[in-house]
Amino acid sequence: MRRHHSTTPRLTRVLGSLLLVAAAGAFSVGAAPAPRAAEPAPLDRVVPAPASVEPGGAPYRITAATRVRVDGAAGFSVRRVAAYLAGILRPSTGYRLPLTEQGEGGIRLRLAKGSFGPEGYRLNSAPDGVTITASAPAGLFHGVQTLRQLLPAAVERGTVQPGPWTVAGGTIEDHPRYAYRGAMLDVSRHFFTVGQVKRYIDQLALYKINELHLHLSDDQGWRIAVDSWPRLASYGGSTEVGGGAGGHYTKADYREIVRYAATRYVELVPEIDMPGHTNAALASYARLNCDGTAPPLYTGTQVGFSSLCVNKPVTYDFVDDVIRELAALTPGRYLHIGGDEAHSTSHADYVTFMDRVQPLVAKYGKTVIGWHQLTGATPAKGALAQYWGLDGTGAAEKEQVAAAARNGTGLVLSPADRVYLDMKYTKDTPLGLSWAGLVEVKRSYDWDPGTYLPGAPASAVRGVEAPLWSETLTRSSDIEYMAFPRLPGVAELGWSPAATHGWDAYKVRLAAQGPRWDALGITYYRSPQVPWPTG
Ligand code: NGO
Repeated sequence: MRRHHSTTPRLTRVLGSLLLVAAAGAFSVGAAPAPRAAEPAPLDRVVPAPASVEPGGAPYRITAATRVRVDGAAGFSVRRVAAYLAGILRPSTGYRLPLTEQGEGGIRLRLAKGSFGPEGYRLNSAPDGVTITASAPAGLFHGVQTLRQLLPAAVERGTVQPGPWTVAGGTIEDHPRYAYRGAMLDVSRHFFTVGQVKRYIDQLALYKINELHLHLSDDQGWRIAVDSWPRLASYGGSTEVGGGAGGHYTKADYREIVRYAATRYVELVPEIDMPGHTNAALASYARLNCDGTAPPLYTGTQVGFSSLCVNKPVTYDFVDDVIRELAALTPGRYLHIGGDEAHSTSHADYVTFMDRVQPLVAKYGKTVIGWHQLTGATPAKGALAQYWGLDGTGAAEKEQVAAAARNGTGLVLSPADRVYLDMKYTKDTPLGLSWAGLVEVKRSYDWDPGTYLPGAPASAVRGVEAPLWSETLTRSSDIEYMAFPRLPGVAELGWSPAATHGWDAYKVRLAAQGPRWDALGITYYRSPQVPWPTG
């Protein structure tokens, strides 16, 4: 890769930026903070690493005259991405950045036929403009995320900053390695509001994550309104770990999360965990219990003690109703049925249950995802299994999953001692758990999804997902502290070609994200493994 160094005299740049600051009207020249270094960020300082980077030519500079251009024929989605980009740039640059169909140059977003795939894009930067080209709006959106990272970190601030707003010259061609690049949020152990979920979605979008798996039910709380079984949410959702008030999403709330996620090109994957992890449901309806007696609500953190009653017909009426209502709220392709840690269900009952429940998911037009224990039953055709074992998980269990993969079951990889974001970084991490081990930043990044599971064909791997379980988490800053800086590494494993992989280069790109998180108000763990910029 060639690297371009600008020849623009530094003095001209500095004077220029002062003039721009004055033009923006927010600072008097004397009081303006020192302009940032005039050298733009190198074109390859992006997370996840783009598929190909060809630096070259002079940089582009956003000025008070810059416009955001779309083609006259551009549809609603392209205009929405353009408006989203302008909405990011306006507060910090102080420029108007009008959307226009006219003229030349500026920042142009265009759809074109090409071999970009559904999510890929090309970003070209030269003195007369930056053009992002894709064959679908999702690609433009991902290109916009790349453009953000090529601008100074201060672009992410909510108030006018001095700039200059320079983008290195050259061309990036980019598309994802895997179609499934997920994050999971456990809203059951502690409930998180619609606003908190949206905030996380915005953070996922920064790193081109395109699936948000919401763990909507567990022993401690049922978090989604089901009209045909209203006590699930009203009673089963009324508490959480530690005995707090809990909460649930109304259907309108949930639709709002789905709608918002779609504007960030994130697909929602709702999970109802069954047949274990069901105490909240069993507490809400006595008739779901084999002995007809409802247990009390549960606010501890044990697992494996609850089970739906596999041999009662009402169980399948219940599951049918829940899946029907949830599928109706879900434009996405997948419905996650859990299936982990069914320690209170016999193996025979587990198989019976999964044989009856998977067809219900298909009946309502969705594809099954289950935790990898599903491979101990018979995964439905087209189902995905989510592997959450450890490097040290026994060969027999790994082989069960690999055999299913050879037989057509797709895999989403979430090895717990790599990408469980709720694992502590070190023994001193104030939040999180450590049952799978301590997971520092390098460990979470340094593995290859393509070869991770012995005996599983690489073609079975659909992608990766970083789960965040919330036994110890109550606030957005808690979510962020555990997710950052590990989440971007998982995103890179999902997006970037294996050939770009390497900790030594990655840690430098990751370090450059720190000032962005500062600018965005994202809390993060300042891992000593990462060479954060000082000052
Ligand atoms: C396990 C368990 C969850 C816990 C989590 C904590 C899976 C799939 N089941 O992961 O109930 O919350 O660990 O790390």
